[in-house]
Amino acid sequence: MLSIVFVLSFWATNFIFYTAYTDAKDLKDSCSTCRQITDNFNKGFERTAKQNFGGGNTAWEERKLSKYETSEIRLMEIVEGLCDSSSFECNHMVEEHEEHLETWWFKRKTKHPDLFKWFCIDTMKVCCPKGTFGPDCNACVGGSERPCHGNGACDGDGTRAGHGKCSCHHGYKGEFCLDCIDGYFNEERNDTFSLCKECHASCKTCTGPTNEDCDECKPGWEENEEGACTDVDECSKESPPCKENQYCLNTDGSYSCKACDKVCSGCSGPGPEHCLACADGYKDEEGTCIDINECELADPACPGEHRECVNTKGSYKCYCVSGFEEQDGVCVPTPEPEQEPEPEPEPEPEQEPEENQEDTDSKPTDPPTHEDL
Ligand SMILES: *[C@@H]1O[C@H](CO)[C@@H](O)[C@H](O)[C@H]1NC(C)=O
Ligand SMILES: [Ca+2]
Repeated sequence: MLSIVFVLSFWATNFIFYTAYTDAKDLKDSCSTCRQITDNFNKGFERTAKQNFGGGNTAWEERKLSKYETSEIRLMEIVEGLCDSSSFECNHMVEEHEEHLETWWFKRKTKHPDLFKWFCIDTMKVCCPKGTFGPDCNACVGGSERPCHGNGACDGDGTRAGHGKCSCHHGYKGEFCLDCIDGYFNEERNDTFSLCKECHASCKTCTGPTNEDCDECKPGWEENEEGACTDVDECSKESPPCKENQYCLNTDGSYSCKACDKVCSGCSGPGPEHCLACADGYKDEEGTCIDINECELADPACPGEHRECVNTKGSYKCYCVSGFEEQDGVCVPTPEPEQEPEPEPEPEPEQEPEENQEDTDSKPTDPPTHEDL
């Protein structure tokens, strides 16, 4: 007995909590569920319009068709397609209120042809007419004709929920969405209508579309003698803003620093033609920086016997020729592989032991960088 009381009171508490907590969202959801039902009803009505049309057009079939048009069978066929089987809300609402749909179908359809209005607004009272909101379907801020003066969304619009207040579209602000945000100006404006347009890119605030209409310039722009906002050329300032080995690129309202070509040591622009000086390993030739071939210089870049010089972009490398290896700065003959002690058998002896050996033989020793020489 006690446990039954407990279960009942637990259920009741939860139920009350649940209904209070979900009220506002529930109301909006109920309206969209209802709208979905009536939309699907209208689709089903069209779909079934061509049904039971046997193909012939005998008087008997005509009679049968006109009977079907308003029949309970047709209503049932339409009702079956109102909800996805997965939509709990929808199926629940149809089950609970199917009798209303029947009433409309048999008694109200002619007088109230708009099912959404009759069912969702007037009978179920889960929706409101467009431009109105809340339990009593009051007009939205700005009026139900053009809520928020066409520049925003009215909270709860078309439902029994919400506060009717506006959230303005981008560019607009204020209770009535008639004012423009910073960076926008009123191209047209009266008590009920407002059109906000974006200011020129140079303006923080403005009264018109050009850079002469700025109230205040944006950062990166400055007022000239004519009172227009123009770009600041950061690159021509006395202390240019870029680091070493970068060049400065002025842009409207800003600037950017770009890396110099790697053949340059300092530059005034992109590519090897804009170097101020050439980087190490490069030389100036007809106004551009090209690689120095150290291997062809009169002074040998890789001195010593059995040495081989390989030119690289911006540098070069010294190798010992095949059969020799680097030892204490000189190239000495590589010891014969036969003189090496036999290696212990590896766990995977199939792994090309001969080729590995050969690789080590012909591999050049780590060359000294040219700074070392
Ligand atoms: C406000 O401006 C709009 C658009 O120009 C116009 O249609 C409307 O009649 C005007 N209303 C008033 C009260 O002047
Ligand atoms: Ca600039």
